[in-house]
Amino acid sequence: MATPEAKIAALRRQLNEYSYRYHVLDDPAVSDAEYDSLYRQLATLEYEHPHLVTPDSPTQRVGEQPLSEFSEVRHELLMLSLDNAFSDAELRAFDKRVRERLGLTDIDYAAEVKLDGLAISLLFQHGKLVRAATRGDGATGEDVTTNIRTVKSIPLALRAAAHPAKLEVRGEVFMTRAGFEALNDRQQAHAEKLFANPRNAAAGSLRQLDPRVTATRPLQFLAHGIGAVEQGTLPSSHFATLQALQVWGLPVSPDSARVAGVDECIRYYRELAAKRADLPYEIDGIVFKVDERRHREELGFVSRAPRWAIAYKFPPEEAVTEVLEIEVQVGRTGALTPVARLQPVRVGGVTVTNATLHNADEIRRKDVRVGDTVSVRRAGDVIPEVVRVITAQRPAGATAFTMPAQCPVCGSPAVRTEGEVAIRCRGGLHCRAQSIQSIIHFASRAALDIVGLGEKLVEQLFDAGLVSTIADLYHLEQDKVAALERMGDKSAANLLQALEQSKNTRFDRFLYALGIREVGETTARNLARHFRLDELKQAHAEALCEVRDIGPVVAANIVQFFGDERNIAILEQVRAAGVRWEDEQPGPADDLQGKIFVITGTLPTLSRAQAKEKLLAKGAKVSSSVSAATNYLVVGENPGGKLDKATNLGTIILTEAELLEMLKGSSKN
Ligand code: 9MJ
Repeated sequence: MATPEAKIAALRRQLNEYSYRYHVLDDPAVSDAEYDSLYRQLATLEYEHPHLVTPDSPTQRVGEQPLSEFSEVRHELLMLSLDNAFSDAELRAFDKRVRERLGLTDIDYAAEVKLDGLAISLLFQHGKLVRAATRGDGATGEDVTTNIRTVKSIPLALRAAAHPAKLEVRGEVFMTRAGFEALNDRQQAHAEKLFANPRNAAAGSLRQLDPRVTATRPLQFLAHGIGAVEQGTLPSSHFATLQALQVWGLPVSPDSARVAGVDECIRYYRELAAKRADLPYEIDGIVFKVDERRHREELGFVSRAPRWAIAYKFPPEEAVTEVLEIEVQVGRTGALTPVARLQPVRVGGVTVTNATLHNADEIRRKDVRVGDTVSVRRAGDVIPEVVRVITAQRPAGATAFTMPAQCPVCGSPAVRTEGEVAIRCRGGLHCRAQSIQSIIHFASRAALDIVGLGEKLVEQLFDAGLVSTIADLYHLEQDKVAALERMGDKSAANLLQALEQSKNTRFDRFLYALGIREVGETTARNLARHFRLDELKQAHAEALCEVRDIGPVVAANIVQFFGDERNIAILEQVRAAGVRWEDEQPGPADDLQGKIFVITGTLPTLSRAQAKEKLLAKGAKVSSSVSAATNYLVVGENPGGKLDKATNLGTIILTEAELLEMLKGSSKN
C-alpha cells in the first residue's frame, strides 16, 4: 500500500504533467474530467494530511487572504525596455549598428511577437516559484507573487532537474482577445466597470489586492527572456534558451523564429503583419533580438534599452486629422451619440471619415470642438474614436460643444436618467431613428437574420410608410416593395422569402432581436434557458437575477420592456404573423438523449465522474473538448480555456445547480 506521501507526490507529478501538456504544449493529454478527478483525489489527501501540503502543490494556486498593499521589489538586473523602429530603413540601421559594433557581416536574430501586456519577472529558486514582480520603472517593481500564482500557465515548480538553481524568467502577462471580451461581458452583466482594452484588463487584474479576484481573470503568460541566473548554464543562443524554458515548463510563443539577417527579419515582419488580426492576442510589433548571448554581452545596453534588441512596430493605429462637424446620432435605445465627421484620413490601412465621441461626458472630458485637430484611433474592427485634441492647433473662436436638449431626429426631450451616462431621446417608437434602428437590429445576423434587409432598405420601407414596427415587416406586400427605388420584382420577392424564412427561429435569437437594453446574445441565451416567453413577460426582477450573469440593471430593463403595452402589442403581432421557435427548455430527462456535454472546472458537490455518470444515464454524451457540436458546457470553479471557447461558440453554459435541475427533469417545461 503506497503511503499518503507517495500518493500525493504521484498525483502532483501527474497533474503537473497534464497541466504542462495543456498550457505549454497546447496538446492536452487527458480530459478535464480526468484532470479534475485527480485534482480532487489530491485535495482530499491533502485535507486528510494537512502537514503534507506544500506551496507548490497544484491545489495551492489561489491564496485566501487579500493583501493590504503590494511590497516593492528591487530588480537584481534592470528590466530593460525596448527601442523602436517604425520603418524598414530604421530596422536596417539597427542591424547595421549591431554588425558594425560586433565587426560581423552576418547576424542571426531571434524574432518574437511583441505582446501588449505587462512585463513580469518570475524568480525560481531550486525550481520553485518564489517571487513574481512587475517591471515598474525597470529598477523597482511590485511584488505580485500571490496574483501570479493564480495564472495557470505559470508553473509553481519547474519540470526537469537540469535548470539553474536560481533562474529569473521574464515575460509578458496579457489577455487574449476572447478572454478580454468574455471578461467584459461578465463585467457588463454585473454592472461593473468595463476595461478599455486587453492591456488595461490584464493590468487591472494583476493589480487586484485579492488573489481570489485575479484567479477569475483570464490571464495568460508567455516567457521571452532571462534575468538573473546562478549555478547553472543556459544555451548559448536566445532562441535555444526559449526552447529550454519550454522544456522547464514555461509557455513560450509558438510564433518565435530564428531568422538570418535583416532581409529575413523584414520578411518575417511582413508575414506576421498579415497574420496579426487573426492572432488570438493583440500584438503591436515584432521584437528582433541578437541571438548569440556572447554578442549580446558585447553590445550591452544604453539608458534602459538593450543595444541587442529592437521592436519593429506595426503602423500606428492612430492618425491626426480635422473635425469638420459634430453630429448627434440616435441609437436603437434612444441613446444620443455624438459623432465627429472628419477630414478623411488613413489609419491602420483604412480611410476613416467618422469617429465616435461616445457620449456627453466623453465629449466634455476631451473637449472636442468643430475645427479642432484631433488624434483618431482605430484598432481591429472597432469603431474609430477620437483619442485627444491637439489644443495647440485649436482655431480661434471654436466653441465648446453641448449636447442638444431635444432629440435631433424627432424633437422629443432628450434626458439623462440618474446614474446613467447616456442622454436618451424619450420618443421611443415615435422617434424615426429609434424605430429604424430597432428594425435593423431585429433583422441583423445574430437576431432573426433577415437576409437582404439592411440599413438603407429599412429606411426606405419606413419612409415610404410600409413599416413602422418590426411586426409590419411580416405584412409587406411584394408589389409595394418592388415599387421602391432601386428595388424590383426580383429583390422584393427575395425579401419576402427571407422574411418567411426568418419566421422559423430560436427563442434566444428572438429575445435578442427584441433589442431590450443590455440584453446581448449571451444574456438572451441564458434567459431562453430559464423562461418561456409567457413566463418572461410576468417575471419579477428577483427571478431574473437568478439567471446567470443577470444583475439588477439588466433585470430592470427586462421588466420595463415587458411592462410596456406597446411592446407587448408588437410582440403579439409578430407571434400572430407566424414567428415561432422550438421550445428549447430542457425538458424531461430523456430529452438529453444525444445531447453533448462538456464539463470544465471544479464542480461544487459532484465529482466529474459522478456528473458524467448522471448524464450518461439520461442518454447524454460527455465529451472532453468544446466544439461547435457541444450543446452544453457545465462550468465549475476555475474553468479553463473551454469557457472562453464555449462563450465564443455560443454554447449554452450551465452551473452544477442548473445541471442537477435539468437532470431531475423538474425544470419548467
Ligand atoms: C514583448 N513585450 O512581447 C521583450 N517583449 O525583451 C518581447 N518584450 C523584451 N521581448 C527585452 N517579446 C526587453 C523586453
